[in-house]
Amino acid sequence: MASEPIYITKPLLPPRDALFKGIERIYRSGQVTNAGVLHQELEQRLHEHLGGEAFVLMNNGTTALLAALAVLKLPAGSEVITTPFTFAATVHVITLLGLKPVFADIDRRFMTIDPEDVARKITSRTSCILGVHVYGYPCDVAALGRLASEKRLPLVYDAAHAFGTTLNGKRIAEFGDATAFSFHATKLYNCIEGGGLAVNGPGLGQAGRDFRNFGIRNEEEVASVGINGKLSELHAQVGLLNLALIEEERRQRKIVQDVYFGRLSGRDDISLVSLPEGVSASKQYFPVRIRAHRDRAYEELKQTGIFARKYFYPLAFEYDCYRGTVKPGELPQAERAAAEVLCLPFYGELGASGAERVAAAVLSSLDGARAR
Ligand code: T4K
Repeated sequence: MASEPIYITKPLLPPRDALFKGIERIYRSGQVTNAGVLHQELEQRLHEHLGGEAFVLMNNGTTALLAALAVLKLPAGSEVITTPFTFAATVHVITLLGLKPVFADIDRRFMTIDPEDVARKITSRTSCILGVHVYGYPCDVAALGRLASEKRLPLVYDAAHAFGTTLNGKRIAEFGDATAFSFHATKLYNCIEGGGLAVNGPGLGQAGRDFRNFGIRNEEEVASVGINGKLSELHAQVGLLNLALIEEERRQRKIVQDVYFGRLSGRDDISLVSLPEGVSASKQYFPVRIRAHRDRAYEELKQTGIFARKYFYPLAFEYDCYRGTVKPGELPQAERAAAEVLCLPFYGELGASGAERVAAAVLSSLDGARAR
C-alpha cells in the first residue's frame, strides 16, 4: 500500500468533545460574533501570552497587518521599506493602503530583512519600515530599532510565523511600534482563521480596536476609517482550546527538528539554519537550503507523496503586480534564498518516523543528483 501523503503541516485541532461542548454554549448564549465573551477572553489570554502594551484580536493575519499600518496613519503615496522574501500578504497590505512597497535585501543566514540595505533605501519619501520575522526567526531588531529611531520612522513587524518567539527572554511583540500575528490553520497556534495586533505606543491600541470595528466607537460615534476585523465566537472557542495544546505541539516538533538536524547536517549540498544564542524561535517552519537542484528535490519528494513548499518563491517583486520594481541581481541574497529554500513538513504528529521518511527522501534526491 502506498504511504500516506505528507503535507507541510497539519492543522492542530482541539479535542472534538471539548469543541462540541463549547459550540453548545455558543448556541445557548446566542452571541456568535461582534466581540462576544469568548473573543474577549481569548484577547486577554493572548495578550498575556504575546505581550505588547496593547493587543487587539483580529479575524486573520492579513487584517492585523492592515491594521498595523493603518493605525500609524502614514501619508498617502509614501514608501514602506520591506522584504520581498515573504508571503504575498505582507506586500499587498502596503499597496492596498495606497502606499508604495520598496524592497530591501535580506540577511544571508537568517533570511530576515537586512538593516544595512534598509538604511540605503531610506529617502524623504519613506514613511515606515516593515520587517518580517520569517519562519519565526527574529529580525535584527536592535539594528532596525536604532535605524528607525535615528530616522524617526515607525517600525512594524509581520510576526505571522513568530508566535512565541523570544529574544534574550523578551517576547517578540515587545519590539517595534506594531506587530501582526497570524493564527491561521497552518500556524503552530491557530484559531482556524485568526490574527492579532500587538502595539507599543499611546493611542495605538484604541486605534486598532476602532479599525477592527469599522471605526465605530458606539452607536452614535464613528471615529475613523475601519473594516470588519472581528473574530467569530466559534473561532475564538477553537483558539481558547488550542492554547492548551501549544506546549505539547512544540515538544513534538522538537523531536522532528532533532531528526532533521541529525540526518541532514554536515553535507556540503544542503544547509540548515542554526539560530544565534538567545533566540528561542516559534518552531513554525523548518527551512533547508539546497544549493543546487532544489527544484528537482521538490519534484522528487512530491512523487513519493511528500509535499514540501518553496516558501518564499517567487519573490514579491517577481509577481505580475510588482514586476519591474527591482532589477535582476539587485537583491542577491533574496534571489539566492528564493532559489534554494525548501520548507520541509513540520508538525508534531509527523513524529520521528515521518521525519525519517522525509529526510531519507531528501537525501536520496541529493545523492541521486550527485551521481547524475
Ligand atoms: N504574513 C506572512 C509572512 C504570512 O506567511 C502570512 C500567511 C500572512 C502574513 C497572512 O496571514 P493570514 O491572513 O493567512 O492569517 C498558507 C497560509 O494560508 C497562510 O496563512 C500562510 N501565511 C502561508 C505561508 O501558507 P498556502 O497558500 O501555502 O496554503 P495551502 O492552502 O497551500 O496550505 C498549505 C498546506 O497545509 C496544504 O498543502 C495542506 C495543509 N493544510 C492547509 C489547510 C488550509 C491542511 O492540511 N489543512 C488546511 O485546512 O498559504
